[in-house]
Amino acid sequence: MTSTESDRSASAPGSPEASETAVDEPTRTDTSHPKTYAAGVPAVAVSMKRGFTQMGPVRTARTLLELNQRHGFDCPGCAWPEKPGGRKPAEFCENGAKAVAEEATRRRVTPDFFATHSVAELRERSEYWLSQQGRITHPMLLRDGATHYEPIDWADAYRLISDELAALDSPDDAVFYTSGRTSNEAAFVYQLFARSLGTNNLPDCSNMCHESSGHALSTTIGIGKGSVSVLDVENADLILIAGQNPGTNHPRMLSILGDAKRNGAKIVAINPLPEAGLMRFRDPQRPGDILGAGTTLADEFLQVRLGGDMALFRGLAALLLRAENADPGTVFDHDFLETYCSGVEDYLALVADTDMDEICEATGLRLAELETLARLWISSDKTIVCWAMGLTQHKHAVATIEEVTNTLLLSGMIGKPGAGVCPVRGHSNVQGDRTMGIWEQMPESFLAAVDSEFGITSPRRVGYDVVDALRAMRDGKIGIFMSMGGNFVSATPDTEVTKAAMARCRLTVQVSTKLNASHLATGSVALILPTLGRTDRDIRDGKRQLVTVEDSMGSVHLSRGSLTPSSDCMRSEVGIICELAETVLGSDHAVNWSGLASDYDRIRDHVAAVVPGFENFNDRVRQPDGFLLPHPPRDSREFPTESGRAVLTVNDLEWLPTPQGRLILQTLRSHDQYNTTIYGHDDRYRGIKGNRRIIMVNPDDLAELGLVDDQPVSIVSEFEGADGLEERRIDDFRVVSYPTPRGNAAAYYPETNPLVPLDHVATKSNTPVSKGITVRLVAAP
Ligand SMILES: Nc1nc2c(c(=O)[nH]1)N[C@H]1C(S)=C(S)[C@@H](COP(=O)(O)OP(=O)(O)OC[C@H]3O[C@@H](n4cnc5c(=O)[nH]c(N)nc54)[C@H](O)[C@@H]3O)O[C@H]1N2
Ligand SMILES: Nc1nc2c(c(=O)[nH]1)N[C@H]1C(S)=C(S)[C@@H](COP(=O)(O)OP(=O)(O)OC[C@H]3O[C@@H](n4cnc5c(=O)[nH]c(N)nc54)[C@H](O)[C@@H]3O)O[C@H]1N2
Ligand SMILES: [Mo]
Repeated sequence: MTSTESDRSASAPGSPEASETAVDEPTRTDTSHPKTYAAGVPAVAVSMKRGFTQMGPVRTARTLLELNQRHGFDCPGCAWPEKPGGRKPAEFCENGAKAVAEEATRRRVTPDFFATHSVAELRERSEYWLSQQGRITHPMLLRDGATHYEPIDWADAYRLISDELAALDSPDDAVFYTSGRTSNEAAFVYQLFARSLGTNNLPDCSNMCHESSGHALSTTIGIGKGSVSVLDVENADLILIAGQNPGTNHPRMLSILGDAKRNGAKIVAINPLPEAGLMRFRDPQRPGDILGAGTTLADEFLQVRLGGDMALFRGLAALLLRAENADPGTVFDHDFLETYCSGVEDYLALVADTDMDEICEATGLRLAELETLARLWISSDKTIVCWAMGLTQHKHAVATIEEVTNTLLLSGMIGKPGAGVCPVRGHSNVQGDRTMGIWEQMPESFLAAVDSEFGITSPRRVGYDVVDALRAMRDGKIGIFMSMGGNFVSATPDTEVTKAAMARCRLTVQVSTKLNASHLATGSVALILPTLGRTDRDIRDGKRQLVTVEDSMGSVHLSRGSLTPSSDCMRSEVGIICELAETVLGSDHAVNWSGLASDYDRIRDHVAAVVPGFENFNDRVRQPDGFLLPHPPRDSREFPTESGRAVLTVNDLEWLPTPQGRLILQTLRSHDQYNTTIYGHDDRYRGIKGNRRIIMVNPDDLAELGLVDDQPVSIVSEFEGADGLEERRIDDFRVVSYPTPRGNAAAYYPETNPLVPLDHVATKSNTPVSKGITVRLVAAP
């Protein structure tokens, strides 16, 4: 028996015979002290254990050996890049291994499962329980008024969608959402399908994620992507990590930070929480490290208040200006500013007005701490700022990221080795999906190129992003909602509003690997279309198909799955989209859909003709490390803004004071989840176990609010909407005393999404404000 056969043979809970996987739902909170180090032996042990439980030993060995290898598949865990040339065997991290185990699981959700459990019954189950049931094996239909999903043929499913699309008044009454695991090839044909129908309604998870980064960077440097490579990070003098928890969400980044440290870099963590991964790191790739104390990563920890980062960077700029005035020519890069930038004088005039007392109040930091940062900044020739959701999910997120860029520009830190901006993306191909045209407002140059390549006429009306799509759905304007992966209902804000919005659709369609809440909050009619994931072998027309992805630093490479799919009934994302498109648009449509589905090289040839930077795509992506997309500021200090110069921007200072008797809440990830997919109930590095319905509060705030550790509470959010004060409430939470700044609290996403108002969005980027929610705690009776 070959290993591919044997991995199917074991009978386990959740195997085809079983119609449910037994799952423990712990509820007792157990808190110990937050850990001060990340990774090391426990991390390796946890990955192996998860692998065995979900996949069995053979699949575990197979998948972990092929993870992120040149001949293997791209890790579905995160978008952090591989180091070019030097992939070590078994270069994976605990959470990447968990993401793989969850996808490659032998557990199955079969038609039997759906016959046993009604939709009403499944709605009562937690996201954790749903996640743990396994891979969906068959296309399923929920008829209007039915209590259970039933199996449906692929051809019938496509005809049903086609009939519903034909019944719409306008193609703009349909919405096509994308989550960031979708391959470049699937993303490209998906947007082509939507645009062939006549709509730009292409919201994606990026709208809730790095949209603010894309917006700010496009304005300031002319391209919405990061400007550094892994080698730059390794060779930097100073690395600031703001609003990011890499120990949990990008663990492979820690190895590179460890290398940078050994090369002499200083690392500054800017975070309200003392995250373990930023404090100390034991590298599982270095045997000595695992057993020893590991590397202390952060030289400085700036415990900033939530939403205080704009003030922090403004304060830093003010201290830099002071130092420059005291000793002209020693701090700012005048040549760079004169040659490449605009807006310098206006920005410096604003900075000169900075009130350092306000900066200290806004950040919660002492002046001495900011002065230390300024000293490190001045003595560094190569500075990188990394950031993630702690910066992007605030009302003033775009202004904050513009402020970060301003500070880097003052010192000429863009477009030279070892320096630059580094927004660290989330989903493994979220950046590639955008490059492929998944955006409600792709520029004219892209639309015109699509039109001339295929002979179609793409619509020019700007489509809906996530929040606008939800508003349109809520208002009954949308007939069909289709989702390419993801879990729209749990990931979006205002859960109750979202569920009601879904219910107003005539048809909801989910192309999914695993069961989630979006399969249970449906339109009148609903379809689940089961798809292959990264780890699965994808064979079409007898040919093994490859897909490609783009990492967080603009490098494009191949991914090829090798596992036997969980059922013969699953289809690839590309296959599903092309078969659906041919049913809807006909076999005489301008796009040869069946041709694209039978050979993904043909899709790549079209991409090469449409998207700049993808010339000779098929050849170049087959080189060992793939290829790097052009980035004019990084490559040649060319700034493709309107003026051709990098722009220093002027924004009024914004920060988040805590109102009397209230707390500012951030919603974040535990160590044991992938977004809305919950792996378990332990947040190991934060020392919180057995319960996710908790809220972390500073002990002094607890005392002031008259609460004690572990007390049951309800959380009520307050938001000044157009019609006055709005409140939202969630119950059955417990307080956990935790070292977060005074006035700031933290709790897990997605349990807290019902608290985030749909209209509470970031200025300009329309991203839901998931890290700055005003709440009050109500003691449970
Ligand atoms: N294992 C695992 N990996 C993942 C994911 C996952 O769920 N699990 N999700 C993926 C996705 S889609 C994404 S976008 C990324 C997310 O990666 P992160 O952005 O690291 O995710 P969050 O858990 O939201 O963590 C936000 C961090 O910012 C800090 N923070 C919050 N507010 C502020 C603030 O106002 N200022 C500052 N300076 N810091 C703040 C929080 O304390 C926390 O450390 O990870 C990706 N990788
Ligand atoms: N309150 C709050 N809300 C947030 C955030 C927050 O920090 N706080 N973070 C936001 C962010 S950064 C993001 S990116 C979004 C995430 O939003 P989404 O991307 O929509 O959510 P996920 O939980 O990643 O989606 C998980 C589902 O994707 C499906 N899936 C997994 N792999 C594949 C695949 O290969 N193909 C297909 N077709 N389906 C697959 C599975 O069925 C699984 O149930 O959530 C956002 N929401
Ligand atoms: Mo994300």
